[in-house]
Amino acid sequence: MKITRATVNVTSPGRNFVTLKIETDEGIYGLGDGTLNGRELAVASYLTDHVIPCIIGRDPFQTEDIWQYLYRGPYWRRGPVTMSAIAAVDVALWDIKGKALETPVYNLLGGKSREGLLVYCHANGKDLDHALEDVAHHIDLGYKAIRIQSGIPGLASTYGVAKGPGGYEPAERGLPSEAAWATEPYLRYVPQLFAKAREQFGEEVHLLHDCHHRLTPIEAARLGKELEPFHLFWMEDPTPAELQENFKTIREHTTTPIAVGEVFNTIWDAHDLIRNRWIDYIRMTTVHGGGITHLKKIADFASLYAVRTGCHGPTDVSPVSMAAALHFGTAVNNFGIQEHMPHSAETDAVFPHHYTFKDGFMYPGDAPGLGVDLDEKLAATYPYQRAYLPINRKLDGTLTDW
Ligand code: GCO
Ligand code: MG
Repeated sequence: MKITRATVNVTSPGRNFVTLKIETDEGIYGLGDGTLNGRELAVASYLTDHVIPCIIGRDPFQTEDIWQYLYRGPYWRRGPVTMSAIAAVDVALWDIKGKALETPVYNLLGGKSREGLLVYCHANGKDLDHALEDVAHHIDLGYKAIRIQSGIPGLASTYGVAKGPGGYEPAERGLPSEAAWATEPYLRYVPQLFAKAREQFGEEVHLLHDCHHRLTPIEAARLGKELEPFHLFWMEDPTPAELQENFKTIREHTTTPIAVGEVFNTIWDAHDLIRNRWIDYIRMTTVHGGGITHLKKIADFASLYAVRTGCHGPTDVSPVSMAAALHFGTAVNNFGIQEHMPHSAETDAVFPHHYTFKDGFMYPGDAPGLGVDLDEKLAATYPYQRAYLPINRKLDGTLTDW
């Protein structure tokens, strides 16, 4: 089999998605997601201008060699744009392989290690009471694991909290909006939120929280310590992770489990975190983690250190990535949990798929390949619209992590 053609589709059914379609001389095609929120066209150009010409004529079954060719070949390594482009190719090739062999991708990765994947959803509200109302709503929908984010008294907006009715969508059309941030009120409020959540919903439901890189290591240590009585499933992105050893400080102070990695793009962002056991969950997903080929190696490395997976799954990665994560999570032994932020009806219509949600678990389906498609006609009705993530400033105007 040979790759004969590859095209990049950029569509915006509510938000922007970059999809690579690789076609072969046997009529089989595969899809890969290359969406990088707020920097979509950079990946599209990387694919169209630099990658696609190099893969035409290659054997799509050679996922390992093609990955190495795209990673080592250009000399310049790593980075979110490069790795999202490599991931788009890699995932599309696994899709082709599955379709050609007439089997779901999880069978090519080791087969089923479990039937369904425990997922967590997002509950949020403008304050503690509204956030808890949303938790109750998600328990009614069947979720067994719930991430809770709440507005903080005195702050006009905060990460993870929807501005109006409807879910929280990280990306806004137009130029980046600005939010104001203060750590102290946040640190005082969050333990109260989880105390109330445990009081109201008991111990059975798994509770999670995302700090979204906003704390210093010692502030994160304090929060982790104060959250210990409420037995969180995890505290996510407590501090930025460019310096991996910052997590040592947090780890030495608290038994609250730690998750990190949604912005990582290779194992070299996480190898110290994993081998020192400074974290419990690694959050990379296929699109930003170099595809199925690289993510499988990361999971196998992590399994040596009892670190489990917790793939990123926001609405800014496409249903192609959600399908890839579900096949991957079905197969690896050290699966931990999968994030589930349901896509809009418009997005689901552009990407018809076989995966399903039921009673707190997701299932990849048993269609050959990834079991997800792209309706190109419908996609063409949603042209790209420039959008950015917000930026964050402290109350005195200092730019800080969003
Ligand atoms: C999460 C994330 C997202 C990110 C978004 C940025 O845990 O799901 O933190 O909400 O903010 O993916 O593009
Ligand atoms: Mg996050």
